[in-house]
Amino acid sequence: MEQNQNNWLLTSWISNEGASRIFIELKFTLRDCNSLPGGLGTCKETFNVYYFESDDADGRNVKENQYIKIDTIAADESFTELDLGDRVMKLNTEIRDVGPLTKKGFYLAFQDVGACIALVSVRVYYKKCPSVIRNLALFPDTITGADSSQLLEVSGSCVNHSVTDEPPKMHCSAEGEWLVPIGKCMCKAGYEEKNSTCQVCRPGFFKASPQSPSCSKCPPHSYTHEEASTSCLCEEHYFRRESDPPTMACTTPSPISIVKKGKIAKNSISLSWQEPDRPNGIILEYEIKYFEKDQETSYTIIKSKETKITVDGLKPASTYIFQIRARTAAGYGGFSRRFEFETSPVSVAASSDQSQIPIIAVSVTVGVILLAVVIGFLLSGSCCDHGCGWASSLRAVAYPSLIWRCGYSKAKQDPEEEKMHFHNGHIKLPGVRTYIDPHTYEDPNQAVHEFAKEIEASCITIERVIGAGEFGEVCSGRLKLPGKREFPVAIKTLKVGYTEKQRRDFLGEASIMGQFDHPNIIHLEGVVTKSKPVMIVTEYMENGSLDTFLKKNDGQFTVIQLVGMLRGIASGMKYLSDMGYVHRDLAARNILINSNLVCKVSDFGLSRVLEDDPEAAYTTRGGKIPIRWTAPEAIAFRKFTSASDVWSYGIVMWEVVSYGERPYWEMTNQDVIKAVEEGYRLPSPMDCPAALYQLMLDCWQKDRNSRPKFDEIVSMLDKLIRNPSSLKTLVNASSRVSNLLVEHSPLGSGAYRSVGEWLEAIKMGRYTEIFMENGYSSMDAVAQVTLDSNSCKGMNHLVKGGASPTSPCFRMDIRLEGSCADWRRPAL
Ligand code: ACK
Repeated sequence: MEQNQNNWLLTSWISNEGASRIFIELKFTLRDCNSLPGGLGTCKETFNVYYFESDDADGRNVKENQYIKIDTIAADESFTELDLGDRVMKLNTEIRDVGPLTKKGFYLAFQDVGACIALVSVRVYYKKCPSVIRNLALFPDTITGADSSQLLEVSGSCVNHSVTDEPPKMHCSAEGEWLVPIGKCMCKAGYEEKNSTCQVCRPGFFKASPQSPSCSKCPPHSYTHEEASTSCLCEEHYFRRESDPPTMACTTPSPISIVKKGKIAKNSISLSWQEPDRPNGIILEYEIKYFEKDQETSYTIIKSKETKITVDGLKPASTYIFQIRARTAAGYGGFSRRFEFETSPVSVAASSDQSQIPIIAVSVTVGVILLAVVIGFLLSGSCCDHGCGWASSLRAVAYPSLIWRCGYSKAKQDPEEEKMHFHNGHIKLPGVRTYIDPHTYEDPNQAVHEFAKEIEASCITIERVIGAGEFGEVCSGRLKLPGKREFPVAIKTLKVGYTEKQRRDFLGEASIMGQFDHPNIIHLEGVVTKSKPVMIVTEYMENGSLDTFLKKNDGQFTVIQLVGMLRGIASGMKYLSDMGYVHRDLAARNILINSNLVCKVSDFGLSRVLEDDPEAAYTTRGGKIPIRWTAPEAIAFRKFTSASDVWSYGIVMWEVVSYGERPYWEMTNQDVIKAVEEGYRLPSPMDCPAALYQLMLDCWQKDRNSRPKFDEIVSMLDKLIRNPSSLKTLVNASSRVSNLLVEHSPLGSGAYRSVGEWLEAIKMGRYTEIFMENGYSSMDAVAQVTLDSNSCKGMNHLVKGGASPTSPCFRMDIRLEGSCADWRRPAL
């Protein structure tokens, strides 16, 4: 109650333990001055807190004024007389921090200048980021910085058996939290990470480098009995090259991949092959296993020290399977895949075997050469310096050829024959270009660069987006190559974020397209692979895809113009089939058309061809097939050939003549498969020349061997174009077959007693009521129905295969439930 109170309470010396910022938590109670009787004048409701820094405990006697004030502390809650009576303690908590501290320790002092106060507890502490293992690095206990916003950068040390190029770092915040880890340690070779430690690889497992994520099982034919192995040893007789990675299996010699056919006779076949490219040692000999096709149980093995052999004692005109393997000190390699070759028939003259083609070709060549020599001799007498370039250059080629050939008595000994080899089962004859499947390249990039020119992105100006492809946008633009005029191009781009497979598939199309050179095949200008986005650049086709173009220009072209389009497509397809390329997705949507109405086949691809076609549907066998365009044998057992392309061509003909109508309209794929399998075919489009419809029906022959070949189709169309009057005979309106003939009706011809029975038989029983309501209550009435041809464009009617387009038939279009119904004619 006295004036001028000044009471001090002092702590003992407190070590700061290296912290430069300390926190002081005070708990206290304080009496409300108003509750004190009388002495308001001297009563205070605050007290002061001070500190004094020193390196040791000798600072107890410092003067008051040497203490540094931390703060004046007031109470949030003060107590009164009443609270005392109730024994209620109103405890206040206040926290203050002090820093930066520079000495080893300090004293705290509390000054009371007249408050009625009870200091219950004083807690002094500092903050630290606790020791932690992060990214295989140990970060120690770290006392936070002096400043409340300071981040301390702390280096971690790699845990046992782990390494790093650069020590990892983390940051300790003033609040004692670890933030922003940078870098990491990796378990060294022979160790893998488990629960933030590096554990040893068990015997049988290895880890070759710190970068490998975990221990791996030894690759095939290798082992390790040690812990912490960094590689596995090859089993006896198995090898790995020094340059091979330790993840690679140990192998015996690798299999032979290419076996070429040499001379074929009626009792013998000559073979040659390439040494395997990874032989694992010197090849001691080759083993040739062969047997007659489908008679695998009785096979013969012969040996050869060379990479060729003539196998004799074979039956004429028989197919044999050959497999070859190599032997080194390491043992035998795997057998090659099976190669199938056929011996000549007994009478070579009567043979149509393809192996005879070179004989004919060489004979013709020799004949031409002889003729050239004779002409050369005749012309050389009167030759002048300027006038005879043709004759003299011809001679220059002809003489050496003649001399070179003199030593050969038989044309079939032409060394050219040695060059004959196989690609995808196609015999590659000299002078005949064959499509090469880019899959046969181990490195798809190599295929692209073999068949496609690399274009610098700076040569391309993209103008606008014209569509969307499976892999990205399709744009139009211009290409300006050095020394050439700028010209318009189409640019397919590969969208960002593509996978390696998407890139491969995308560029696969260029690898295929780049092998073709024909006026009716879309021309590849080149590819951009060295910069992004990856692009395929092709000639620009002003009118876009054929189906859209025809739909937009319904009825606008003369028949000759339509046939001209079809002729172009057939010519492109002939070229492809000659190259041994089967398109598999020939459809009007995959034909492009330019401003001169020249049609070009496009959309080439690998496995993805059908994957990016929205028309392609999955079959029960798991393949994806554009059902409406595909031949039945290709749907049923994936027999894709040029003959199945001919079927699709027939559908394209139908699409063209009907100006982009959808084949089989809205029928489901399942119904299409069933109907075609039962022998039904699309009806003739409106106003279709009979000759064209007949050609379509020919393309849709069930027996694929009976379908015309593309060269026959081209000749046929040429004939029609040369003789336009042949196109005047249309499939006439009354005989335009647009319904199904129920020749195989279970009830027999003319056996229907009622409309209901007929409708049931053709699975349309649900329409009986509608027929009755519309007055078609008897079969006679049904037979009288005539057609309103405009009432229902695109009737769901098919023609029974084999029925000639001129056969008398009946057609009927009726709108049922707002759509065109599938009607079948009773045999009346
Ligand atoms: O019917 P369209 O205009 O023709 O829309 C598609 C779109 O890109 C997606 O494929 C068009 N298109 C594709 N290649 C070419 C090309 N070479 N020239 C012109 N348009 C093309 C196609």
